[in-house]
Amino acid sequence: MLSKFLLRSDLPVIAFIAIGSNLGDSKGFVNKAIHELSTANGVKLINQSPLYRSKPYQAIGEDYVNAVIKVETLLNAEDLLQLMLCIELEHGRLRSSVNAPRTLDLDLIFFGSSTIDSPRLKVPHPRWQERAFVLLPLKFIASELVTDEMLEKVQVQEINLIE
Ligand code: PH2
Ligand code: MG
Ligand code: MG
Repeated sequence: MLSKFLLRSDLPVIAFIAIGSNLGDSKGFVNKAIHELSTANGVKLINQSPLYRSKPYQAIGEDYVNAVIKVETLLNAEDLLQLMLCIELEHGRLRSSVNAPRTLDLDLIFFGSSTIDSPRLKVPHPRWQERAFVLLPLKFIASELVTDEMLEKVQVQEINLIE
């Protein structure tokens, strides 16, 4: 399945991917997604945050399990997105309505220093700074990207380390 993704010929790019699940075996889905992304052709795992449990933010359902990973990739942003969507589907992701509970959600937060604004993909993720479930795990693996002011703004959102 993963072999169909094309490799770019130029330099690898550092990307950050936020992972979330609040349906079914959320911890298992998040760990499996990290494994699948890190073993995909053209993707190398550089670092991963611990898992966090958080209350659904502007959403409904069970508590979420969230994490953020840092990868180095030879895929272009479109192909990385396609890979992420394939992995979501493999984990039984359905898109019934916006922010409905989901087995797996993979969101591209940063793709190198690229700004992308296409109908399918917006990078940096337009809402990354509003979300404690992105900022806290991201701070763990890339503290230079997350300021104290950002964290202060999301203080009211309930989120805890798992384990
Ligand atoms: N994802 C959403 C909406 N709300 N809340 C938490 N805690 N974690 C998420 O991953 C999440 C959310 C939309 O993708
Ligand atoms: Mg999302
Ligand atoms: Mg998504």
